[in-house]
Amino acid sequence: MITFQIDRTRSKTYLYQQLYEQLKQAILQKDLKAHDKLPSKRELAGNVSVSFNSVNAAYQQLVAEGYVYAKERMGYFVEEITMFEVEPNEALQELPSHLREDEKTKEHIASFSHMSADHASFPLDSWLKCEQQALKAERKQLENYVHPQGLYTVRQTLARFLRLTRGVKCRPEQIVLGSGTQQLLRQLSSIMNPDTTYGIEEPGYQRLRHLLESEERSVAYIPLDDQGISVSHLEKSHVSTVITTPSHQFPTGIIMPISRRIELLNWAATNEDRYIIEDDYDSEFIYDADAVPSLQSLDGSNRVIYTGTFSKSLLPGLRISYMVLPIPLLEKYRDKLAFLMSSCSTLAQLTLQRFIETGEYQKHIKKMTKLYRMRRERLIEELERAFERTIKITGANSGLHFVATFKSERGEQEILERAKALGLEVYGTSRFYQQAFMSTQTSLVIGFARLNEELMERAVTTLKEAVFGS
Ligand code: 76U
Repeated sequence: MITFQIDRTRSKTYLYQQLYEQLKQAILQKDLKAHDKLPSKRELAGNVSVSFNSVNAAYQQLVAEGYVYAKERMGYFVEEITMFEVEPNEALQELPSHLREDEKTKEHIASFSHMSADHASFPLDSWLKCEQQALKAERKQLENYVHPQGLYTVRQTLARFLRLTRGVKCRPEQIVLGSGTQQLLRQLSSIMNPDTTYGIEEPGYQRLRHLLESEERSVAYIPLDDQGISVSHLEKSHVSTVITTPSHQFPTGIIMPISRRIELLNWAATNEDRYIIEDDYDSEFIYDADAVPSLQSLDGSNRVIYTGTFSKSLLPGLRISYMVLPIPLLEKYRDKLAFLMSSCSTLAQLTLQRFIETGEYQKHIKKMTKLYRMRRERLIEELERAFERTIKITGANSGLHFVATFKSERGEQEILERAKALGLEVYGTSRFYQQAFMSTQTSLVIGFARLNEELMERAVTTLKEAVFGS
C-alpha cells in the first residue's frame, strides 16, 4: 500500500486534492496495478487521519477521470490505463522565437494610419449607457445563443438604418451580422458556386484577395480608371463576381459616378451567375457633397451583395460588420449554413441597436464629420505648405484617408523605412497592388483619423524629413 504525505498547513492545497494527486501518481507509476482494490473510504480516512468526505471527494474525482472504477458493494478498483507510446518531448513545447509576440503595441510619435478611428472622440458614456441598459433589459437574449445571422430585432433596426443612410432596400431576414467583412466573405464564398472567378480591384483591398486565395478560389484583377473599376476590363475577363468599393474606392478614394454604377449593374444583370459585392467600407464621412446612394439601392435584378462595417464610424475593435444578401443567395445561405453559430457578440449587437435607436449614432456621425473635416482640411494645408509643388493629393472627398503622391528621388520602401525609424506610422500604396508596378512617383495613404491638432504639425514635419531629409 502506498504511504501518503499529507501537508496540513493551511496554505497548501485541499486534503482531498492531495489524496487524489498521490493516488493518481501511484496508478500512473504502476505502484497500484490495474484492478487492485483501493482501501475502503473509512479505512483510508482512519489511516491518514483525514475526513471521510475528503477521501470520498478524492475517489469521486478519480472515478470521473477514469483512473478508478467502482463496483457496487465491493469497493473501488484501479482501472487499466492506456500508457503513452511516445515519451513526452519537452523541446517540442518550446515556442520558436519567430512565433513569439511582443506584449507591447508599437508606440509612434504620430500616425497616418488608415486603419484607425479616433478613440479619443468615441462617445464612451452613451455607449456604456446603452450597454448597461442592454445588460439589464435583455436577459433573455443574453442567456441564449442567437440566430446565426444575428438577433432579429437588431437586424430590424439595421435594415431601417441602412435604408435611411444608404438607400439599401432589404428585409431583416436578408441581413447577416458578423465579426468582420472577411468572416462574412468567407461565408458568402462557401455558398456561391465554387467555380466563381472573383474580380478584385487593382489596386484594392488585398486581404480579401488573400482570403479567397486561401480558399483556393480563382481571382482576377480588374484595373481602375478615374471613375473606379473598369467595366470594359470586367467584360473582357472571366469574372462572374466582382468585389468593388464604389463609395470610396479603397485605397484611391475615387467616388464612382452614377453612369459607371449603372454600367456595372448592367454588366451583372446580363447573366444570372453574375454578382457584385459592394463593399461600402469607409462611406460614412462625406465632406464636400451629399452621400451617393449605394449600388444596392439601384439594383433591380438581385445582383448586389452589400457589405458594411461599424469599424470606421465607431471603432474597429468592436468587430461589428454585416452583409445584405439578395433573396436567391439568402435561400442558399439558409440551406447550407443553418448550422453556423453567430460570430458577432450579442451584447455588442444589443448595445449598437440602442445606440442607433436613441439617435446617438447619428449624433456621433455628425460630430465626427465636423471633426474629421477640420482635420482633413488642416492636414491638406499643412502638407501643401510643407511640400509645395512636390505633393499631389487625391481621393480626399470622403472617408478617413486620402492618397498623397510625392515627386521624390526616394522610392516608397526607402521612405517608409525612414518614417519608421523616425517613429512615424505610415503606409504606402504598393501594399494594395497585386502586381509589382513601376512608378517614378511614390504614393502614400494618409489617414487622419487620429491626428489631433497637437500631433499634426509634428507628423507633417517628420514626413517631410522621411521624404526629403538628408
Ligand atoms: C474592411 C475594406 C476596403 C473592409 C477595408 C477594410 O472591420 O473587418 C487595410 C490594409 O469589417 P472590417 O472591415 C474591413 N473593406 O479596407 C479594412 N481595412 C483594414 C483596416 F483599415 C486594413 O490592409 O491596409
